This record gives sequence, C-alpha cells and structure tokens, in this order.
Amino acid sequence: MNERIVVGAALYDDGRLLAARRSAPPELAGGWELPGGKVEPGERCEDALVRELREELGVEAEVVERVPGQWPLAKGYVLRVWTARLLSGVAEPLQDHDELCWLAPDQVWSVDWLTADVPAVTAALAVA
Ligand code: DCM
Repeated sequence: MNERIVVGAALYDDGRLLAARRSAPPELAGGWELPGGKVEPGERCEDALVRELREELGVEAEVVERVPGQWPLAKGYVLRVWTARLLSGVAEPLQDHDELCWLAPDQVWSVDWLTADVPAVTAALAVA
C-alpha cells in the first residue's frame, strides 16, 4: 500500500536544514522542497528515503525519526517526513533539483517552499 506515499527528509548537518530547489516538472520548478520521492512497491518508507537521498544528492544519510502528520500532494499522493542526519558525502543536485541550500535556523523561511512543504517543514522544526 506504498504506491501513493512520497517520503521527504528534513536532512540536517551541523544544525542546518537542507532545502532543494526543483527543476521539474514545470508547475513545481523553482519551488523549494525537502528532498525525497516516491516509495516503490514493497519498499519501506525509511529505505526509500535513504535511496532517494543517495540518488538525488549523492549522500549517505541516516533516518532519525518520523515527523508526525502527513500532507496532501497532487494525484492522491501524500507526503510523509522523517528527520535525517548526513553521514557522508557532499550534497549535490544530481536529479530533479538545480540548487541546494543548507539553512541555518534563522534562514529556514528565507526560501520559497512548495505549498505542501510549508506545513511539513513547520512540523519538522517542532521535532528537531
Ligand atoms: N513533492 C513535494 N514535496 C516534497 C517531495 C515531493 O511536493 N518534499 C512532490 C513533487 C512531486 C511528487 O511529490 O509531484 C513526487 O516527487 P518526485 O518527483 O521527487 O518523486
């Protein structure tokens, strides 16, 4: 029953939160999101998150804890978020993104988050 779940990471390194700017599709391009993506059939959400961060950013990360709640996306998908910690690698926009930004606590609202990500980021900050 994972086919309509999108997982997102509130990925932290040294107290800063990673925001990723989407380059596609056109209706989302330019908006900032918590990196992540669709869970594959039969895949655990936490495993999908680690896979997506590897594929999209080229980093190894450790999932820390689920952020309570879920937020609706287009086409019946829902966004679920976990906090995560950077283990190794230097994040680069390898897929889907054209810019990354590590945000200090006082910079978190300085980027234009996608609509679904605004409540998700708010909730992530409450558990971090
Ligand atoms: N999405 C989102 N916010 C996120 C992650 C994803 O709004 N933090 C949306 C964008 C896409 C869909 O979820 O419409 C699937 O993401 P992807 O294309 O990265 O698999």
